[in-house]
Order: sequence, then C-alpha cells, then structure tokens
Amino acid sequence: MQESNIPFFPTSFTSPNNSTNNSTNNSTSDSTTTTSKTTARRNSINGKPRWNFIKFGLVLFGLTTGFYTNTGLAGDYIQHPEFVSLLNELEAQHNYNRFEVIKLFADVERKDSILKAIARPAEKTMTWGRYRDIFLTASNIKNGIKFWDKHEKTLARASKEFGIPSEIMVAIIGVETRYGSNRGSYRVIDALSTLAFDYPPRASFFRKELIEFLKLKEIAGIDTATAKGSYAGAMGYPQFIPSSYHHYAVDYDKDSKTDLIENPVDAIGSVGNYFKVHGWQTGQPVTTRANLAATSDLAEEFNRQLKPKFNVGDFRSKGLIPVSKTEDKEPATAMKLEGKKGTEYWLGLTNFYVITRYNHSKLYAMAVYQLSKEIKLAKKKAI
Ligand SMILES: [Ca+2]
Repeated sequence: MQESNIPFFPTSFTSPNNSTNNSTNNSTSDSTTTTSKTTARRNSINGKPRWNFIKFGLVLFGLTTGFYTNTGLAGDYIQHPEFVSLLNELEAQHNYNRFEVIKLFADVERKDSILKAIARPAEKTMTWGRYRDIFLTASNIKNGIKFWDKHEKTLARASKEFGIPSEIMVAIIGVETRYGSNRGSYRVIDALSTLAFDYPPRASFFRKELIEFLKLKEIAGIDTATAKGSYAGAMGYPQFIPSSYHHYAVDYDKDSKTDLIENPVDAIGSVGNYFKVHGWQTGQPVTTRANLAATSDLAEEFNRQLKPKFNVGDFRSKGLIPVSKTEDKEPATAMKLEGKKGTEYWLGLTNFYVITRYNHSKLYAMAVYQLSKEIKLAKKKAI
C-alpha cells in the first residue's frame, strides 16, 4: 500500500467523530461569524473593517521584515517557518502574489480533530464485519437507487464512454459522501494546512496537495477561502483531493466549469474517467469468494499486498479455490477478512485492484463492490 499516494478518504471517516465535529465546527463558526460581525461593526470606519486592516498590516509587516509578532493576531500558520518557505515557493515558482497568499492564510486554523482523525483511519482499525455494516445499509441501497434513477442518462453515458458499470460509479459516490449529502465540513485550506504543517509523517504529501488546491481557484473556480471538504482535503461528491481534481476531473455537462462540489453530473463523469485511467477492465469480474483447503500452506500470502502478484491458477494449485468460475490466468491477490459469520477468503482480481486506486484499502474496495451489487439487484427488483 502506497500511503503517500492515497488519493481519497471516504468522508464517512471524517466521522465517527465527524457528526460531532460537524456540529462543533458549525457552532464555532456561527459564533465566530457573529463575533466577527460585531467586531467589524465596532471597528469599522465608513463601513470598512478597521480591525482586519490592522491585523493584515501587522502580518505584512512581520513577513516582509522578518519580524514576527507574537500577538496571536495572525492565522495559526502565518508564523510557521514552513509557511514562509511555502510562501516563497508560491511566489517564485507559481507566480502568486505574496500578499494575497498572506491574506488568505491569515485566517487559517489548525484543527486538532483532524490530527486525531488521521491517526486512526477506520480501514486500519476495523474488522470487515464492522466496516461492512457502515456501508451496506438499507438506506445506502435505497438512496443508491434514487441517485441512479435521478442521473440515469448521465450514468448510462459515462458507463458507455468510460466502460465502467453504472453501479460502481453510484457505489463510489455512495461510500464517499452518501450520494453527496455529506461532502465534508472542514475548510479545505484548514485541513490541508494542518496536515502540511503539523503532521510530519505525510507533511510533504499534503504540502503538495495544498499547492494544488490553491491552483484550483484559477482552474476550476474554487473559492479557496471557503471551500469545504473532508479532514484530508477531499472535495465534493466524489471526494477528489486537489491533485486528483487536476488530473481526472472532467466537465461532464459541458458548462465550461469542472465542478465536483455542487455538480453531480461532473462528479459522475470524473469518477468514470478516474476508473478508466486506472485500468478498469470492462466486463471483467472484480473479486471472487474462495475456499481454503485444509492442506493449504498459503497463510503468509493473505493480505500481503493489494497489487496482484500471482494469478488465480497459482492460488488454485496451492489450495485456495475460487467459488465463481474464474480464469486461471487472471492476476489475483489473496485476502482473508474477518466477517460477521467468521473468516472469509477472497481472491481480488484486476478490477478489485483498480477500486483500491481510489482508496488504498481492501475493506474500502470490498464495500464499494458489495454495495454496487446490492444496488443493482435492488434496482432490478424494483422495476
Ligand atoms: Ca460542468
């Protein structure tokens, strides 16, 4: 698993504390808004917020002269040595106006809840049985059908153009954001700054994402001061992080704006494009349940890596027998999952690996796959 390349984080994993965080954040921002409005009124001259002007002036002074005030007036990272380095890079290499950047970061806040959330991703702490229960729910299946019905034409077009089954695109958006209803409550700039400046294990990865995010203002019209997303800075219906937004997002309704935050049509096309680029094999299976022979000596092969290193025939000859008809030449990886009814053995095929390119987790890919199957089945029954 290439942690540094994890492109997405299901928004649901901004919960379990997310609902708490959401309400905390909302109430905090509400009170902040009220306070700042009051402050702005109290300090305004001819309707202009004098306090903000003074604050901005102090920050400019600190950064242009090298003298940093310790008044706590600026954002949480303005005085961070890494911020100065970022500022210099943005100016020298990306043609940013230094003062515009300082102005933007003067309100950026460190979020401790993000640092807590990223330290315990659900994919690493939960069993398959528990993880499955989060996503394979009656409401996710019912809302999946609703989303599919509402966007039937777009899904059919994307399915044909990119070669991806509609139910896979629906399930991805379902797992990521409950079909757009939970797109994240953190300001992306707060999230990416917190991780870039205060999370050393992946600071360089998130620093790059922060730069990519700033560029989205010009490229995709995203308001970098207000855009919201997950704790890891993933945005919109499909929870694309900024670099994925740059590489894979498409303007699928041709309105000249690539908008994954508000536009489900662009989101569907972008998910389809993402899967196509990552090598989805149209019409091929995703995974198969398998039985393990008592004589098998495969113990060490289970869950070793996501990328298939052997093929189905290799595993068959060692006693891991696929339940569904599967070609021996198919690349495969062996998985052992702790389900609700005991241990489950699976062979993940090429398309299973492709799903893990969206989120590098076998639990995630299995949840997407099983939800997609349930939605398709229920939709068929409903017709
Ligand atoms: Ca569009």
